[in-house]
Amino acid sequence: MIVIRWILGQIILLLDAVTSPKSTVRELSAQKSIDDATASMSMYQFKTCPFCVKVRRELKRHALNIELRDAKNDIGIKAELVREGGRHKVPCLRTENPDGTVQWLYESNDIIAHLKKVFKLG
Ligand SMILES: N[C@@H](CCC(=O)N[C@@H](CS)C(=O)NCC(=O)O)C(=O)O
Repeated sequence: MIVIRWILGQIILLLDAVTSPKSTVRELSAQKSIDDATASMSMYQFKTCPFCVKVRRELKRHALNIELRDAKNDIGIKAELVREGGRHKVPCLRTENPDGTVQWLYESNDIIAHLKKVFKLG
């Protein structure tokens, strides 16, 4: 089972690599203001999780530079996700608001919809 999972994971990564979307190119100032906003975000994820791949592809497509945190192999990050987010499920988007409160958002489709809304993306 572990071997089959590993093989499927490698296939997912290969397909993702060969069909990787092109990144949006923005003017420097526009990209800088998006980078400033995404600096307060991080995404808890597994490298070969298909739902995480789906979100990562959207991040790349829209040039959203969001820190990725490995919630599978890094036990500290995994514990942080469970303790603060409430569940060991990925992908999960963490956003630190300007007032210091933190928002944890699960579900790949909800994360993509949220990012599109926040950054007014098509
Ligand atoms: N409907 C969810 C599915 C996410 C999901 O099933 N993620 C799996 C990894 S692919 C997970 O977090 N499993 C929990 C675990 O392995 O502990 C989404 O679209 O984000």
